[in-house]
Amino acid sequence: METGQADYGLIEEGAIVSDGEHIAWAGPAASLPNTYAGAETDDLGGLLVTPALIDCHTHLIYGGDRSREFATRLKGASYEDITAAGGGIHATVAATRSASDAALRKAALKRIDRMIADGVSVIEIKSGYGLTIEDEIRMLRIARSLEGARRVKILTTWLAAHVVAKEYDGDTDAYIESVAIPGMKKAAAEGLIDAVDAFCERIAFPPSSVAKLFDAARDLGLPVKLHAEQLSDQKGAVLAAQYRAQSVDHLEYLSPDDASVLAKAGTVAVLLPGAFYTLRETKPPPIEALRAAGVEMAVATDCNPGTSPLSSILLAMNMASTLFGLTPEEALAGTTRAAARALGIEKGYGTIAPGKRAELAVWDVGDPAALVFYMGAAPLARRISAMVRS
Ligand code: DI6
Ligand code: FE
Repeated sequence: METGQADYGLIEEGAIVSDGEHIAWAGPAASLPNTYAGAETDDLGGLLVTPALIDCHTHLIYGGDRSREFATRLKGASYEDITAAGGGIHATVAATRSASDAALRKAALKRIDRMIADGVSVIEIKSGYGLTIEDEIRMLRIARSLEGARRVKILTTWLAAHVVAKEYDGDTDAYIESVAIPGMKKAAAEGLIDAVDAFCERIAFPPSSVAKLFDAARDLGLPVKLHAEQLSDQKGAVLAAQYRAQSVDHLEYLSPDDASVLAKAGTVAVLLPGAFYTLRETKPPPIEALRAAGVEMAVATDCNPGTSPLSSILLAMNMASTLFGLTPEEALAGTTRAAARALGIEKGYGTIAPGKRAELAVWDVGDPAALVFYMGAAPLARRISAMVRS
C-alpha cells in the first residue's frame, strides 16, 4: 500500500523479492521479472503478508505497578486529581528511579516480546519517568540497549517534559531550563535522541514552556512531537505544527477547526485509543475533520503504567475502529505507513515497496480486516525480520 491509497493495496498471489535486508521487488507473482527466476524461494503458503507493524508511541520502560490507582479511579477520582496530588506519573517516577537497570530491562523486554508476538518490528520508546538529567538519560540508554536483545528497531524520544519533577514544585519554566533542555543537549551529544516530545496539559506543561523546549530542539536539529489535547484543548497541536512536528498524539480535545493546520504542516495524528478506553473518556478525537483535512492518522498502544496498560498493537487497532470509527484499512495504515511517517522513517519502513526494509509480518487470516476485528486472536504466523542482533 503506497502513500495516498485508501484501500489495502492488496495483491492476490503476490511475490516479494528481497536481498535479506531490503525489498528489491514486489508485485503479482505472474509478473515476477525473469532476473529473479533462479532466486531461493520461501513459500508463504498463500497467507496474508503486510509490512511488520510499527508501535510509534510507547512508554514501555518503567518501574512499579499502578493497578491500585485504577481502582481509585473507578471509585470516582480523576486522572488529573491523582496526578495533581502527587500520584500518577510521580508514583512511576519514584519506582523507576529506584529500580535497577537490569530490572527495568527485564520488565521492558516482557512488553516487547508481547509486541513482537503481534507482528511488531519497530518500537518507539519515550523517557519521562526519570525527571532528572541522569535518570532520563538512563532510560534512553536502556531503551537503546534493547535492540541488542531482540530483532526490533527502537527509536528513542526525549520526554523529560512529561510532568514537572516534584523537586521543582510546579515551576514549569525552571524545570524546562534546568532539566529538560540541558539534559536534551547532553543526551543529543551522546546520540541518544531520535525526537523530542512533551506533555502539553494543565497537569503538565503549558504551550509557552513547550515552545522553549522546541526552540532548543530546533537549534539541535532534532524533530519534535507532542502529547496534545488529551484532556483539554491547550492548542498544543497548533503550536507543534508551527515546528513542523512529526506527530501530535492523543487529540481527543482537538478542535475540528485545527485539523487543517496539521495537514498543512504534514504532521501525523497519532491516535491512542488504549488511553481513551482506560480513562473512560467519552469524547473521541475529531476523526471526520482529520480525514476531511487529509491528516494522516497513526495508531499506537501508548503502552504505559497509568493510562494505557496495553501492549497489543492489534487490540489498539481494534479499539481505533470500534471506539473512534477508523476503517480497518485506516487502522492497518495507522500501524504501518502512517506510523513510519510519525517516526520520520518512511523511507525505510511502513510499506512493501522496492527500497524498503524487508520487515514483514505473515498472518493466518483470510482478510486483512480480520487483523482489526478479532480480539486477542494471535493471528501472527511468522515475522520476517532482517534486524541484526548486536
Ligand atoms: N499521556 C499519557 O497518556 C501518559 N503520558 C502522557 O503524557 C500517561 C503516563 C502515566 O500516567 O504514567
Ligand atoms: Fe503517551
